[in-house]
Amino acid sequence: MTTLKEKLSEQIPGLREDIRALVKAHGDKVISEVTVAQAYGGMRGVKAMICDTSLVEPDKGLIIRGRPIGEIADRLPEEIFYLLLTGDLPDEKSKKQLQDDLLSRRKVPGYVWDVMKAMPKDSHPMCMFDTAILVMERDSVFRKRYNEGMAKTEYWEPALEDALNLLAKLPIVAGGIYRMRFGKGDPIVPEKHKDWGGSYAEALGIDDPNGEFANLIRLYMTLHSDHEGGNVSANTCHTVGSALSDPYYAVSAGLNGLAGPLHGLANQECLKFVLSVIEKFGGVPTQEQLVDYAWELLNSGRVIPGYGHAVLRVTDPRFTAFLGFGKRVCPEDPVFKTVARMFDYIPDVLKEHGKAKDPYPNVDAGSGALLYHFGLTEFDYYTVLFGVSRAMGMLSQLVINRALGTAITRPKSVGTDWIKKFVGAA
Ligand code: AMX
Repeated sequence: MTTLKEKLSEQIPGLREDIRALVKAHGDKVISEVTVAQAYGGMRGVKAMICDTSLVEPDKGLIIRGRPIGEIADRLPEEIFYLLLTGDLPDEKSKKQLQDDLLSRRKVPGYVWDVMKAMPKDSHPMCMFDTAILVMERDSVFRKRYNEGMAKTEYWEPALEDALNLLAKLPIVAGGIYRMRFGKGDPIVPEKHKDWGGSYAEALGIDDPNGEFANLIRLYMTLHSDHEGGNVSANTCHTVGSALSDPYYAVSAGLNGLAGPLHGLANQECLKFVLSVIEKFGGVPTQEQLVDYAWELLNSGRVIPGYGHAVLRVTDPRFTAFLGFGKRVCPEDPVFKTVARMFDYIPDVLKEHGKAKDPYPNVDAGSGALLYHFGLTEFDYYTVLFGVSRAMGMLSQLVINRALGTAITRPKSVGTDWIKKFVGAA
């Protein structure tokens, strides 16, 4: 049995040496060029940062430490966290040790609930979630140790402490926020489930007689855990952390980005769309109704939510995993059936339309329908689920960055006048 900390302690000196040698030998090689369009266009495609936890391949989807997500979708989220950090899945004993460690750290300070209660009743759940993380910053071990004075080589240890403390509490915090915000009662301290994802399901308080809701939450947590380093939340978390702001500051900042409609908030839009289709046709639409409606939307200049992706060019394997879950657990649910039927016909419509570079479903096309099936119908909450999961990716990237002594982020900006002069424009 190797604990996370022991395993990282073994790996880190070698990783540091490896990167030091790499930069020394090849530091002047060019890996990317930046066009004017990219500088104005969100730096899309510019290779200018490092992320070793995961990779998104256009033709394969998410790959975590060399393992395609479809092949590890049945793993528990805490196993994925171990994998993100170390590059290996834990053995049974290491998994159990991590689960016990998280259990021992999960007590949420009372002041968090006081702050949550004091917030306006109509606060967005993401705002409550980010605030809860930020108020817990007072307990940051990283900040305390930094103030006491520590060597750069030690940074990763208190960063890992913060990561574990925060990760352990997130399901309880997020579950409590759901209950408080939507009038479901007081926060719940889970008793039945001892694993991280199961605890989250229990903390939400959704009726779960056959355990399938807990299975869905575990799957959801595993599938959303990480998505490279350049997306808004990961990139923001990375930048804030690079100033040696502690993990509470950095993760809260990343999640503030996840709250945007072009990022994590998209999942609620997708479910809203599916429900509107059902309402329009008074039930699951036929093939003809669906295809006609898709053309109507496209011809009026609107997009089909849940389809298309900035990087992917295949059906998102995370969608495939959710589809498999739905087929097994709720094949006759009308919302799920509509999602499945859309998958049968929408890609061909989008291909014929010819604009979207990726005519296939993304992860958000199906997840909401499954949550809805179990009675988690408050759309505004969906991004919090995404955030609890994505915290795993952000925290593992942070710990690795502190271990490798990653530099403070400081790209060079130029003005439009500079660009005009450079390209010789009038
Ligand atoms: N329906 C209709 N048109 C679409 C489309 C869709 N689902 N996806 C892309 N297009 C259009 C774009 O609007 C764009 O049109 P334009 O040239 O008139 O501006 C054209 O196809 C080319 O776009 P693209 O390069 O294929 O996509 P992108 O990288 O610019 O955008 C995304 C990616 C996800 C924003 C886009 O596909 C979209 O709006 N999809 C629908 C909303 C959605 O599902 N969002 C969830 C995203 C999942 C996630 O990343 N969290």
